[in-house]
Amino acid sequence: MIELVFATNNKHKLQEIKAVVGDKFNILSLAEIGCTKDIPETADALEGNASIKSRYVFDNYGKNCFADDTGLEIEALDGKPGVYSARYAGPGHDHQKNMDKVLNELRNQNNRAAQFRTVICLIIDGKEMFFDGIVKGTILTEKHGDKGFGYDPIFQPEGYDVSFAEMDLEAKNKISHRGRAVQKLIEYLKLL
Ligand code: ITT
Repeated sequence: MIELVFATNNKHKLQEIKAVVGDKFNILSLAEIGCTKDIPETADALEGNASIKSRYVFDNYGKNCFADDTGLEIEALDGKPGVYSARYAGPGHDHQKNMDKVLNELRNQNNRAAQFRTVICLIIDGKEMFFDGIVKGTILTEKHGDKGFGYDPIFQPEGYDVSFAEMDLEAKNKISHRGRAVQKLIEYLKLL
């Protein structure tokens, strides 16, 4: 079985990815390898931050690993909050405040098109590989649902009439940015 560390402090992401990969891979959390560091995300693009997180684990623990960085890209806001999604309303990583800020900025806006984009950086034996996934949708005018995490209550994926926060984990994973990026990662790992 392939052992991989998933370099994230977000337990929802860990849960989503473990559900997709099933028992084909042994996914270890940062806690399981004894890493308690909140790795600073200082890059100005998703690729850079995904690389920083996975590189930190590989360099300090010598383990094959991957990390994801995700952004919500809103057309009417020129792609914001994008790479700054986690701290859009300030440094506190407060999901409610981040969503309130987006809803407020779009309050008189008819163009509500948006997409989630995930970039995964995989490091195997020191070599980096990138995989991405996108889901298009719209920003709702208010929060709906209490499943998922982050911006899920205000994002409705294209072709659905519910928000991500009203969908079960499995349904979200089938069409989501992260689900799609992970499928590409799995296809690549099968070739090794
Ligand atoms: P790690 O860096 O430890 O992996 P994080 O929560 O900081 O966890 P990101 O930097 O990738 O993760 O996330 C940027 C922001 O986007 C953050 O506010 C997340 O809550 C949000 N986000 C990421 N994936 C999401 C998803 O699938 N649905 C809704 N919001 C999401």
